[in-house]
Amino acid sequence: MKITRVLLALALLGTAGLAQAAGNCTLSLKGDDAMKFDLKEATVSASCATVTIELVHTGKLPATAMGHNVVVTTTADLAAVARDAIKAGIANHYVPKDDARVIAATHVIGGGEKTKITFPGKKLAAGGDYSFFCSFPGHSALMKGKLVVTK
Ligand SMILES: [Cu+2]
Repeated sequence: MKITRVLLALALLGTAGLAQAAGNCTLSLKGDDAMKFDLKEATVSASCATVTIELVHTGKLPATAMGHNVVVTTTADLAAVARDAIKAGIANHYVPKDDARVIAATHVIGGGEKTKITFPGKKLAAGGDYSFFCSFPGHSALMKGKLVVTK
């Protein structure tokens, strides 16, 4: 009886493993005090029920001086959203409110902090031209990368 249960558990784990292998469902980034992300490009799958964005700030400076977030938009919308983000201000985590161009956005964090959000993979289209960036004023010129979206 016990063995059956273990086998069943293993079978379930195996299935979960296969589902994960269908595509990457996590965008994991590190930001630092040098105003840089650790990645210039990342890949997620549009078929993920939920895509997770994880951000770790590996620096020491506070959010007021060197805050970082992760915003996902189409590459075409990046510059305009980054501009409007400055007007939105820190109270809104430098993200324009109720803005359809913003596909996903984390909170702004400071050194030593981390944050995480999820959004439905279906908000992305496979093969689309997407970017991730930090919308803290002045950061998007350096802190940006290409988000490749697979099926
Ligand atoms: Cu930043």
